[in-house]
Amino acid sequence: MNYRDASEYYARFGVDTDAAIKRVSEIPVSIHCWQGDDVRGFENPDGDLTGGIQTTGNYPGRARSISELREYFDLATSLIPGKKRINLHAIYLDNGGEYVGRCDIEPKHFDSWIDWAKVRGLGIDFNPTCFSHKMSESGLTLSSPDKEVRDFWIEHCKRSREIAAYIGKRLGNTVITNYWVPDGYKDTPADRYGTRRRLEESLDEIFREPVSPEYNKDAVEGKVFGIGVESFTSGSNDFYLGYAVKNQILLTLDAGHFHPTEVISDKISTALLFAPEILLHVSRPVRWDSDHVVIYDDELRAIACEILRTGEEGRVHIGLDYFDASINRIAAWVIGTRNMQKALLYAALEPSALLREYEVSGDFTSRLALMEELKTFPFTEVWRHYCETQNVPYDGEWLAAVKEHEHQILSKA
Ligand code: RNT
Ligand code: ZN
Repeated sequence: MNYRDASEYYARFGVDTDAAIKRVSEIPVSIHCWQGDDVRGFENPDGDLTGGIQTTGNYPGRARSISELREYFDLATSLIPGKKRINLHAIYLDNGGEYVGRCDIEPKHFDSWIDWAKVRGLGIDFNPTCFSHKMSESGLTLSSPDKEVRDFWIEHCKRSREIAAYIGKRLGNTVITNYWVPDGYKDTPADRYGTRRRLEESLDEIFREPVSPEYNKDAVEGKVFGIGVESFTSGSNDFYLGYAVKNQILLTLDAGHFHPTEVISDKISTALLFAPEILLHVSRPVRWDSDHVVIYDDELRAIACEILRTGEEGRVHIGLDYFDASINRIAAWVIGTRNMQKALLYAALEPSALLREYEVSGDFTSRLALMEELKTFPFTEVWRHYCETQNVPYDGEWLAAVKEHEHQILSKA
């Protein structure tokens, strides 16, 4: 079977494969810079990762400088089809080798990223970094009872937001800024209400000044728990659902941030009804929020199908969020991002009109039969064609380039 045969096959079910490819090629996937260096950043590359998140593994070849990270990213993106963005954290600033604190960061510290992204036609997304810092040692930042601590992080977040708007303006491409704070308590709190009220007040202060949505949009990310804060998370998922809906800002759904049998694929439709837009952190939790590399599994396909079934992909921003230090960092990017693209293509090839027809007419037998058989439709031919038209290698053909690069850097080290 070749692409044309596959195309005819799908056409029998009312699916236009060329249109599906076009649709998918226009959906950007924001690739998280932090997979390249195990979430260390360049503010203080020797610092520890804190905040209840962890990278495990000691595979050699972590990026140690901005130039290495960019070089790795370039190699990764040359092996990934589709539209790409880069997702930066504040600690990935370009400080020219001189320490710049979280409350001293300025737009100029991201100029070199903007220039770099511009040449490549990449959009940028942004995150304040409210962890891996002595002011977050208590486990609380924006919801801390200590006003000095709260003010510090409010200032950092405000500056991050300004930087994001500056980046968006200079690129002519809206930045999505995601706010995640690690705040919580290891043990049962005595004042959940007060802690959450402080978080709300801090966020209100951060978002007080309006920013043009052409340059920046804000998203808030909740979670169920983190390591060391098992009993209580200030920014729980309900907290941020309420906050995002009340303030009509973006809600972030991270695949690893819910109870183990809850899935974000089921939450997309609800979030889109009440929040103006959403940001996804596509990740893979294994028994906990372990941030494993995204694989081509049922939930990934379900996420992609849900996005496209709503027809609201313009209101869904897809970002990846995982960090694995036990394998080659570039391969981790390529595997996870190609899988996201693959899932989007799979979703775009779904005969949605037909499936809906079955559903409204109560023919659940046909709905189930078709949904199952779609799994073995000649998808790989369409995927191959997509990779070809995007000038990237097909499956089984990209790893050699990563291995070759690994060989080079390790022999230099
Ligand atoms: C942590 C959140 C958050 C971080 C990144 C580094 O649980 O998922 O999004 O992973 O900001
Ligand atoms: Zn996340």
